[in-house]
Amino acid sequence: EEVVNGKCERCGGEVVKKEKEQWMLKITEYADRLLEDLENVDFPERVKTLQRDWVGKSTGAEIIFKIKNSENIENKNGSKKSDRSFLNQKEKSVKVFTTRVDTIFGATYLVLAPEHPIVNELSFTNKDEVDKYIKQALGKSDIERQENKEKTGVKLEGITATNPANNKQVPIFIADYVLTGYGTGAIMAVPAHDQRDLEFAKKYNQPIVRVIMGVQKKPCFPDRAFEGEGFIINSGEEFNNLKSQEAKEKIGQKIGADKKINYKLRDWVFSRQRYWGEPIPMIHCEKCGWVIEESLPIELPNIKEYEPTKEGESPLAKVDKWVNVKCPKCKGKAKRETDVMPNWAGSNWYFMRYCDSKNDKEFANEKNLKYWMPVDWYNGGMEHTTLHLLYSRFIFKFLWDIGVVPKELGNEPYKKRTSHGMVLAEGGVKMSKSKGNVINPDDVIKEYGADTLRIYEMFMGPFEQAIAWDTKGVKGVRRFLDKVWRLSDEGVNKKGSLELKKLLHKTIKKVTEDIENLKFNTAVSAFMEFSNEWQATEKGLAEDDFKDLLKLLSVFAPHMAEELWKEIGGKQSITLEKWPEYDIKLIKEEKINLIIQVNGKVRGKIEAQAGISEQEAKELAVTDKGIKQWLDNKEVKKVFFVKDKLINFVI
Ligand code: ANZ
Ligand code: ZN
Repeated sequence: EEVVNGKCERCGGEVVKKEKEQWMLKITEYADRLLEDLENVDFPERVKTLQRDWVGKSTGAEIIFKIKNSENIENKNGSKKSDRSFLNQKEKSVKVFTTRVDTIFGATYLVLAPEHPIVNELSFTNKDEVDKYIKQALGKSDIERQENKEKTGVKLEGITATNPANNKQVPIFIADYVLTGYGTGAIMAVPAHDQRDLEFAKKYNQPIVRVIMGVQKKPCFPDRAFEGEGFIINSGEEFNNLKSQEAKEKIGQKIGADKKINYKLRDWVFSRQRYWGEPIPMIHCEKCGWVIEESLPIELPNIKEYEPTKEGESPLAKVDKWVNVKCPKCKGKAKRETDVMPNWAGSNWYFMRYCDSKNDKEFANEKNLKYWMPVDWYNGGMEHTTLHLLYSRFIFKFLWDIGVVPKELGNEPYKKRTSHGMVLAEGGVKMSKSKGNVINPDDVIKEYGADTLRIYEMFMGPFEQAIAWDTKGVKGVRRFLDKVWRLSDEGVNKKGSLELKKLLHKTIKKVTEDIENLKFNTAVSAFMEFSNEWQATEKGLAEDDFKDLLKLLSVFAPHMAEELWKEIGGKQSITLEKWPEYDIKLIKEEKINLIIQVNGKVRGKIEAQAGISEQEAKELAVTDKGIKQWLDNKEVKKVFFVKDKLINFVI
C-alpha cells in the first residue's frame, strides 16, 4: 500500500510514524565486498554503477566544531546573561562529516539535521521559532527533504561554532536538507562549492567564500557552486595553491580531522507485520531471551482474519496457539516472533533451492550446488538491478560464509547479468491500468497470432532499450510470416537457386551470432531480407535449404515452423532437430577485377568485392598507387561506373 497525502491509499486511514523494534539483516557488514566483487562479474556497466551508487561508499573525514556561546551573550535588555545552562555549554561541540576537507576555509556556517540530539542541549534564544521549524520538518519524508525544492531552515540565535581552520565564529542553522541518518547528521556548509549550501546561503544571506579554483578557471558564480576539485585559494599561505587532494591531507592533519568512510547503504529491515511471508524463526523466552527455533519449517497457521492487531502487530499475534510455545532451550514459557519476512525475501535464494528442490535434509546437496551454481546468465528487468540484485548477492555471500554454499563456487551468485528494455505503450509512455493504455498479449495473439507477438517483441528494437509499442510494426511482422507461409507453397522446389542458397548461409551465420549476442532485432531483419530475395527469384528455394530455414525460424516462430515442418515430411518435432550450420565456402565474398579507365583509356585493374558500390570503387581507385598519377591535381568532371566491371574517370 502506498501513502498518499499522509493517508493510506487503500483505506484512507491516517498514517503515523512509530518507532518499532524490528529484525534487520546486517548487509552493511558486506558493503565493501559488495563493491569489490563487482570486478569479478560480467554485468553491464550501468548495472554495476547502480550497485555502487546504492552502496554509496564515501571517503571523507569527521571534524569537530566547538560551540561557543554565550556566557556573555548580551540579552535584549543589554544585561549579561549568567544562566547556568549557558555556562555548561562551554564544552559542547558538533561533529560534521565532509568529503571536502579542502574547502573548510570556505565553511561559513554549520547545519544540523532537525533530529540532531544536540539541539536539546543547546541554549539558543529563539526556542519557539526553532521548535516550530523542527516540528514541521519532522512531518516530511527523507525523499521530500532531498527534493530539489526551496531550502528552508532556522538559525540558532545566540550561539556560534568555531571553524577550526581559521578560528572564525560561524552561525549554526537547523535545516531539513541535512538528514539525520547519514554521516553525523551535521555538516559544515561551503556555499561556494556545494549547490545546496549555495541556495541556502543566498536565501539566508550567509557569506560565500570561494576557496577552490578549477583548472579551467571558469567563473560559475553566482548561479552555480563549483563542486569540482582544483587548486586552493583564500585559505592562508600554508595551503593556498595546493591541489585539493593534497590539501585534504594537510588541512586535515592541521585541524585534527578523523578520516572516515561512510556508506549510503542501510541495514535491511527484514520484518513485516502481516500474514503472508516466511515466519521469522525466533522465539522469545521470559528467561533466556531470544532463542533460535531450530525445528523447521515453521508453518503458518490457518487464520480467518488477515487484519493486523490494534497495536499494529501481525495478524499472527492473535493466534494464541501458534504464538505460545515452549522455549527450545529451557522448556519454559515463550512466545514466537509474529513478524514475517518481506514478500521478496525468498527471491534472494530460491534459485539455489531449485538445484535440489526435493531435498528435505539440507538446503541443497553440495554436488548439485556445485553442478548448477553460480548462475551462468541472469536476464531480468532493470527494476531488479538495484535492490534485488544487491540483496541476493549479499545473501549468497552470507550463505558462502557460513558454509552452505561450497567454497569453490566463489561468492557471487550470478556470473553474467543482462536486462531487457521495458515495453512502453504506444507513444512512448509507461503502460498503466489507470491510463488505459495497456497492451494485453492475449488480444494481440487473438488477432495476429502468438508467433507474430513473439517475433514483434524481438524485432521492436535493441534488447536493452525501452521501446514503444507500435501496432504498425506488429502488422509488418505478420506480413512477413504470411509471406514465408505463401512462399513455402509456391517457392520451394527440388533444385532451387544457388544465389538464394548463398544468402541462406549468410543468414544462418548472422542469426546464429545475433542470438548469442541478444541482437534479436537484427536477426529478424535478416529473415525479412531473406524472404524478400526469396520472393524476388523465380528459381525458388531448394527443399533442403527450406528445411534449414525452418529450423532457423523455429526459435522465432515455433508454431508456424512446426506446422510447415510437418507438411514437408518432418518426422519428429522440429525442436529436436539439429541447429543448421553454415558452409563457409558458400558465404565467401566473391572477388572481381575492376577495370579502371581515365578518359576512356585503361590505366589499371584493381581487385575488389563483387557488388561494390560506385562510391567504394571510386575510393579504391583514387587511392591506388598506379592510378594516382593519372588523377593527381586533376578535376574529375564525370565518373562512369559499370557494376562489377569498370569505372571510368573523365577529367
Ligand atoms: C563540506 C562540503 C564542501 C561538502 C563541498 C561537499 C562539497 P557524499 O559524497 O554523498 O558522502 N553531507 C554530509 N552529511 C550529510 C547529511 N547528513 N545530510 C546531507 N548532506 C550531508 O556527500 C558528502 C557531503 O554531503 C559532505 O561533504 C557534506 O557536505 C554533505 F564543497 O561537506 B560536504
Ligand atoms: Zn528459555
